[in-house]
Amino acid sequence: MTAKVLTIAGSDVSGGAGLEADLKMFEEYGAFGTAVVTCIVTFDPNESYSHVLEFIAPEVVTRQLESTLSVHEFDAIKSGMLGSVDSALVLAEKLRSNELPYVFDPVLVCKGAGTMVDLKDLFVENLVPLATVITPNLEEAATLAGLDPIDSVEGMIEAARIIHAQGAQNVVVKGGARLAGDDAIDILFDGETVTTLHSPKVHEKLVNGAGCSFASSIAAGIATGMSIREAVVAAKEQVAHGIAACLDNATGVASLFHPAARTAPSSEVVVTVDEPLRIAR
Ligand code: PXL
Repeated sequence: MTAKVLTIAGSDVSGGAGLEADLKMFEEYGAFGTAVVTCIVTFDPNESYSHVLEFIAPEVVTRQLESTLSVHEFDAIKSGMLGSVDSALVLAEKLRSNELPYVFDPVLVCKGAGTMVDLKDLFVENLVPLATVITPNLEEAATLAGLDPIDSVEGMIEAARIIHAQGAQNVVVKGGARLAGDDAIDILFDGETVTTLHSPKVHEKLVNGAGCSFASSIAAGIATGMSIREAVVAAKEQVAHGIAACLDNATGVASLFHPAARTAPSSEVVVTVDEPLRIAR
């Protein structure tokens, strides 16, 4: 049976991130995807391509969610930029009555569009406890965990432990290329062990869509029968190739190229997965 995956996310008209990324990643796994749109990100060419956010009215988000949930039986749900408090609350209510695997990308920060830190408490109270997998980047992990800025793998592990204690079953902290050193590093904490994933930084460009694509790949992996660990490793591969093959555009932030692992794999991309490390309680 073909797996079905739903994303609840913003639209990124530049095509690298948001629901555009999610739907493209779902297809890479042979899954059927559909999307509920929560907000629309556009650019102002007269203001150095700064982002403009437009929110979809909460009742329209609700109607989209109810419509799609009434016509499909999904194998997994992923959420990205929710934008508004109302969208987040509607999603939480639907998830509580569904018990589907849920990959929560807690978008509080978007390159260029500023922060939405005011959603932090709402996330911790309502969505973190529902997450099968949560995928914060460094800033989001520090914000959710209430820590100072994170600049080390130890800091990533500390944040993951706190977010796990808030109720998420598995925590993936996306260090990406932001830590010092030659590798892009992400970790998976399942409540008992930490697995560290590395891949070499292949270039210096800023790339839009890596975070979204990581989370949507995990959701598609779970929906198509992978274990959480397998899904996270596969997602790291997809994203690393997508970054290596990124496409330049006029905003100055390149767009991740989603099918690259299949159509344009790079010999520079080598993902290594460390032995899981047991963490004392
Ligand atoms: O990468 C965060 C993100 C999420 N969702 C949408 C975005 C972005 C960043 O550009 O546009 C829709």
